[in-house]
Amino acid sequence: MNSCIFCAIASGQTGAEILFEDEQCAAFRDMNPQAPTHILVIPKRHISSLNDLGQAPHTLMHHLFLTVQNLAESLGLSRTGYRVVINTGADGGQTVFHLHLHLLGGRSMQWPPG
Ligand code: DGP
Repeated sequence: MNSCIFCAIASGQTGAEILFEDEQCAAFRDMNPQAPTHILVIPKRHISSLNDLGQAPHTLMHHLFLTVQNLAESLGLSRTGYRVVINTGADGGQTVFHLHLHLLGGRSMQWPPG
């Protein structure tokens, strides 16, 4: 999709601090971090939101969550804990309409979220 900022990051057209990538996904630091560690994991193919997951292969979410878990492990978050968030739609607080998983860690999280 031409105007999608996360497609531009995934294709290398727009810069971001890429921490991991493979043929299916990319992980990079959020430009507006909400925690000491705040990473976004995205599929390289454009999927607008969780609402459109039906268009994706059944293995995609497993791959994205495994990538989050591997990053959490390598960044030293597994022992202390972390949060994974998928904002979906307007009420969910989604601002970029390309599916992404937020990995947040390095501080204690509150519940319920605001
Ligand atoms: P959400 O509100 O769940 O759609 O989260 C979108 C996140 O994406 C938000 O925390 C800010 C981040 N973001 C938006 N544009 C860019 C960008 O160009 N680069 C990076 N690294 N992060 C971005």
